[in-house]
Amino acid sequence: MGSLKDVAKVIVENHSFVITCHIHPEGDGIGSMLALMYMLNELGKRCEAVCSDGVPTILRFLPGSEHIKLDCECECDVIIALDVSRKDRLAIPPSSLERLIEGACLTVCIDHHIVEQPFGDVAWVDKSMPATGLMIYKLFKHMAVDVTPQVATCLYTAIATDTGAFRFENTTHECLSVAAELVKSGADPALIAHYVFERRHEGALRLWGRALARIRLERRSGIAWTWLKRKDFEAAGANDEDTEGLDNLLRGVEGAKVVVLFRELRDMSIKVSLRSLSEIDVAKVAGQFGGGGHIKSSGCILKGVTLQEAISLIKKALRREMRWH
Ligand SMILES: [Mn+2]
Repeated sequence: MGSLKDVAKVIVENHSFVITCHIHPEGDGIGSMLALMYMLNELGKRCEAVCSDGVPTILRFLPGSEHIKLDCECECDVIIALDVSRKDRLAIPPSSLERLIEGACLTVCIDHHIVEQPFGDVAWVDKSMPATGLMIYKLFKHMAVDVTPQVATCLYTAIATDTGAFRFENTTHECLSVAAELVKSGADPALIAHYVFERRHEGALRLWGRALARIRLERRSGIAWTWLKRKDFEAAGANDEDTEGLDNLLRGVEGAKVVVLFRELRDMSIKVSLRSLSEIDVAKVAGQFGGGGHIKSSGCILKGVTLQEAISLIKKALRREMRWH
């Protein structure tokens, strides 16, 4: 394990860095990564930012996002993984990751997800943190690096993303006061909210419409769910990344204790996104299927089952979990 100070020490003592986040990245992963990239450059370090899935369209307004590469070419002293602490979720192509690790490079992770065995020689993992972006802000303060308007924009986006625009239970006093500081440093809340939470291309909104139109609520258990098949993506003219934000919208179903979005991926495995509006720990449920996340927000991927089978498996697991409460 490790702490903020351990991470700071690694940064001071080394010269070249590869930084990355998790696969299927969102605002916290990308925003944290870009802010750290600015910090490392400011400190005169060499830094390559890598995300094998690329930058989602809605986050391309973030300053510096054009520097993120799909793979890394150089050797480095240290890999820093952000918003992830599971090796199998790192957004570095596996062959590059192995090459870097074999080159005896040090591994660090900075994360706030629930994990039993975090990856990395130094793992600063704090599940009480609402966003990795908030941890990176603390690192800026500790290292006494200036928070520029660009950094403020990236970190505000990170924190806003993981708190659902400051609506979820993880919206603490600390995260609001850091957000206020970031606005003082140049982050524009209205612009960021528009790009991250509102602006979508028509196909994405048509896709959301399909999911919303078929929403189901089992009143007795409080499980609400909906689904998207491959043909929905085709008919709407939408991509996989266009579901970003839909799972949070589903939280609005009156009477729901847990909401679940099921969607077919390109390889026909089933991606399950779980959101809890009650005491139900959805990280535990996702964990039963090899996934994970946070108590109130988690996900997993089911392979070798149909959409219908996935729905019934997850509903059964949720009902079992509910019986304990
Ligand atoms: Mn996060």
